[in-house]
Amino acid sequence: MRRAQISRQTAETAISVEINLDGTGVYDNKTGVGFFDHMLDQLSRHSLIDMTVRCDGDLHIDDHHTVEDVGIALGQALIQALGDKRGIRRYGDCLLAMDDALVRTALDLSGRPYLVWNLDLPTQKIGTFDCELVREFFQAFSTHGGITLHVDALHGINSHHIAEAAFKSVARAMREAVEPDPRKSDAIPSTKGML
Ligand SMILES: [Mn+2]
Repeated sequence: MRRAQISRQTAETAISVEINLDGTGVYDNKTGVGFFDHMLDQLSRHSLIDMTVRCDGDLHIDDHHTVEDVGIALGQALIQALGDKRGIRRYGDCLLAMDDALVRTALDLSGRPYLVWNLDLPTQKIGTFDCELVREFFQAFSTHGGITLHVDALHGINSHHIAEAAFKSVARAMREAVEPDPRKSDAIPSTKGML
């Protein structure tokens, strides 16, 4: 089974992450940051990757370490669960609308981390959540997950909608990329022979 379990402990956060790439989008995410939990739930639900996340972070400082370190741990879990990437589709994309927000994602599970991020949130905060942490999460996730990740907001007015559309769009693209390709289930999807 394509599952992984990661435990990660630093002076700033203690994290445990469990994922199942062949899941049905069952989630149980508790990081102490309400809006972030809401986003992680979207990531699971729309990728169909089962996800359990626990984080005990230094929220008395701010939410930064919690959000960034969960991104690191989820990236590490993805790498572990994918193994040698045999039989996957590898690429995924999604153009996702959510009310005023329109977000496009294109990604490649290439093993080569690269984030192209064109997504501006018009406010500094969503509730108590720092908007700049949305990018921080995807920077950490793409770096540690070995993902080439392009995310562009083509339209949007409301920060909550734009951020949520980004998580859903990446989720939907992830669903496609990690899926088994029934036409080539025995091979690693690269002419190099490895990813
Ligand atoms: Mn929402």
